[in-house]
Amino acid sequence: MAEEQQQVFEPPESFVKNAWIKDESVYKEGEDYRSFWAKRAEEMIDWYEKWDETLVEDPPYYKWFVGGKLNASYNCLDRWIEKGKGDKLAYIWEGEDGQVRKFTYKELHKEVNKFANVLKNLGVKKGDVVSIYLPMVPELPIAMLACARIGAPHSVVFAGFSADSLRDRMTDAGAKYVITCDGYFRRGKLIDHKTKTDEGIEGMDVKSIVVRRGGNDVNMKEGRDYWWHELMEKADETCEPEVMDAEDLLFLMYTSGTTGKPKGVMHTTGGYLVGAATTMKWVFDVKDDDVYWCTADVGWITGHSYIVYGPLALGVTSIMYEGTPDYPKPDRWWEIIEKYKVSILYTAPTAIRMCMKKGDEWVNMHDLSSLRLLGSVGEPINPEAWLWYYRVVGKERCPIVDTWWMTETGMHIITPLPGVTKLKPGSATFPFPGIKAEVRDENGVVPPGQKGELVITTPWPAMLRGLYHAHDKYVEEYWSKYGLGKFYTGDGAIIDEDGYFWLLGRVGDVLNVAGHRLGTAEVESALVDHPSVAEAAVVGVPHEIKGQVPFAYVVLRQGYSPSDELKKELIGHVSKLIGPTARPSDILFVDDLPKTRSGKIMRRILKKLASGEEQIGDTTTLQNPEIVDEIHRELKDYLNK
Ligand code: 7RM
Repeated sequence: MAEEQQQVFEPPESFVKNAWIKDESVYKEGEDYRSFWAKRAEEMIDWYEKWDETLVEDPPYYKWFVGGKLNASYNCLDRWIEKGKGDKLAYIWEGEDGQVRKFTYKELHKEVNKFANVLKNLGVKKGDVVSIYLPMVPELPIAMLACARIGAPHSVVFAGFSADSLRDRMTDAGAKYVITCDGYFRRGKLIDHKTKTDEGIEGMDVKSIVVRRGGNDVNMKEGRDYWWHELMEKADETCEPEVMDAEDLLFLMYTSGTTGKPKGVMHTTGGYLVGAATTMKWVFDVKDDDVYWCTADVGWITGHSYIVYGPLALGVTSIMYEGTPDYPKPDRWWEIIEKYKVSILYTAPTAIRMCMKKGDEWVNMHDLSSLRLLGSVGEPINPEAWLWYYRVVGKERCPIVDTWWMTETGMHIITPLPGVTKLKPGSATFPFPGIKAEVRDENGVVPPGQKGELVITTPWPAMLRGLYHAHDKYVEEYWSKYGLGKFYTGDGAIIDEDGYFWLLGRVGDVLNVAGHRLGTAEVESALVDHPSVAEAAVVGVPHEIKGQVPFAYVVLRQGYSPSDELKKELIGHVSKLIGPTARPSDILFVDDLPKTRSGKIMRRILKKLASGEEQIGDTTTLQNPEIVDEIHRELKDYLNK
């Protein structure tokens, strides 16, 4: 690693002065996790009735705040109005076409109450699962909160997913209602969403509510499809929040597991809200006057916890943006930050690398002096991208919180506290107070500096409570490999001599090259360290002697073109930074990498391609399925040369 990448970054004094958490005493307090979380539950959330027991531990079953009564939508809306913050903005929504819609807490409350009544009038009852298949429009959080208000668990299906994905998830969840829209905008193109929804629910006994966003012509089926705006016109403006049990299901979130069939991760009301609110406050250090922007889609867990429940449970003002970062031009994000004086930005490494590739000038065109904190989530962030984010976006003033967590954890697990933690670029640093984690292998806890698998050894309030209708899978997937009480994350990790956690990606992405364990992320990081490389994906391909060798796909930055010399140089660079075992056996220069809708590189597909397999599998859930054929062609040409 280059020297600057080994630098340690202290929190700026000015930041520490005003931070909620200024010293390490919270870690000490977290050692008794029951009392720690009980305290947070009292501070962060308003309860109708206090819980009898903070935690009932019966591994692999955990119940938090047992007997406690609350309502999530009350905590996100009503209480802010009661506290005199009703006129504060909850959301500033910007459409890709430049349209702006603003909602104060009062206005959001009104919409949520009305829609809660719409649902009730259509026959939705407490306990019924409601599917929501909406893009990034304000009706998405409104629908979620309306469900929470009446005690109907929601199951949001990312709008980019296919008709089949919607059908599978609705069938698994037993959902009888879906909230969808006519169409929406993506890179200036109108996307017909209603036709896709119709395909998904064809032949099912369900009702749909259709938001008008695209304005495109749609086919409304009598007795099945209803316009959102028509139902809202007639709806009453008050709907009393349902008194929910802390352990009542708040939502399901489907996520792909090892088998490929998506699993319905269950999150309950009390613990989830306590976890989301606490991390929102401590990790993002939000204050009353912050303008916070999380660029994720609400259809992912990141959007659930850190666009909807976390920010609203703290009465924060958030930006919600409909479109892509580079539309109409590569400075769209920076323009939004300048326009709304965003102070906290939370995004993903893949987006950071893309912005880096477009060039600093797009960032430098704008006044970003409102920013005071930056966040990262979704993948390991390579030190190169970290430093770019720190320097070019944050102008060396803003701490970066690299937050490691999963759909299953519901909240940040390994993360800096920005007023306390000394940062090392590329490390998610330490477990959040109240949480303990280890790095293990078959022989037990591994010594510092050695690779193993990340395991969480204490329960935390926002942890999943199970997989919907898949109990055995729940036990097998999370509590079998290292036993009950040790939550198996499936991520590779190293703890260094100073106790810092370095996440290495999913364990499936760990190679074994001639007996050396090597994270694909490590090789990728070394490649991206080279000035010519914008993004890299590394996969293991079979090798007669070494078992596996790394094969690299590389996207070059603007101004560089592929050549054999450059290839040699890159291979040499990896060898220099990590060692000869990490040398890629070959490098293919490509225009883009196949990615999931949430921006995670699909190494599974790249691996099959590089290994010459013909059966690539399902690519419909990708953001850019066309790139797969392109790479396939390029590889064939390349091998024939
Ligand atoms: C929040 C989210 C979970 C997987 C997880 C990791 C990877 C997420 C980081 C990270 C390194 C990070 N939920 N991951 N955050 N890896 N550093 N800060 O992404 O369920 O969609 O994905 O994402 O591999 O297991 S998720």
